[in-house]
Amino acid sequence: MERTLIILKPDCVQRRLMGRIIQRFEDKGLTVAAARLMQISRELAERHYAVHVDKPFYPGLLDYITSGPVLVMVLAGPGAIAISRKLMGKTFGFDAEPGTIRGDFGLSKTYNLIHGSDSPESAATEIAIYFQPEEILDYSTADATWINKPSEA
Ligand code: 3AN
Repeated sequence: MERTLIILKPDCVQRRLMGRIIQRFEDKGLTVAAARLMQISRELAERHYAVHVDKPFYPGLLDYITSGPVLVMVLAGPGAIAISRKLMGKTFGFDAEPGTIRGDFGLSKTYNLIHGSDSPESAATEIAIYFQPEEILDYSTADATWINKPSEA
C-alpha cells in the first residue's frame, strides 16, 4: 500500500483544525498508519527542507515549521501521495481551489497549514526522517474491501 508523509503545521494545530483535516483524509479512504505530535527541531527542519536551502523563503520556512507543535502522520492507501496532494490543493491558500484543504481553510502564502510528500522518492525520504519502520502500522480497516474493490487493488 502506498504511503505518504503528512504534516499538520503549527498554524493548523494552533487553529484547532487537526480533527477536521484528518477527517477529510479518512473520508476519502486513506488510513492513518502512524502519527506523532511533536515540535520539529531546527536540525530536523533543515533535513526535511534541504532541497529548499537556497530559496529566499528558506529561513522563514524553518522559523514557521519550528514555531510550535505539529502533527506528523503517515497516511496509507492506493495512490496516497497524489490523492493527498489533490486534497491539500495548491501551495498557497489564496491560490488553492475551494474544496481543497488549503483552499477552504487559509489565504496566506506562509501559513499553508499542511505538508504532503510530492513523489514516491520524497515520501520514502521524509517518512524515514520522522518514523522508525516499526512505528508504522500495516493494518487493514474493517471497511477496506468496500472502499477499494479487491480486484482493483
Ligand atoms: P508544496 O508544499 O505545495 O509541495 P513546495 O514544495 O513548492 O510546496 O514548497 C515547500 C514549502 O515551502 C511550502 N509548503 C511552503 O510552505 C513553502 N514555500 C514555497 N514557496 C514559498 C514562497 N514563495 N514563500 C513562502 N513560502 C514558500
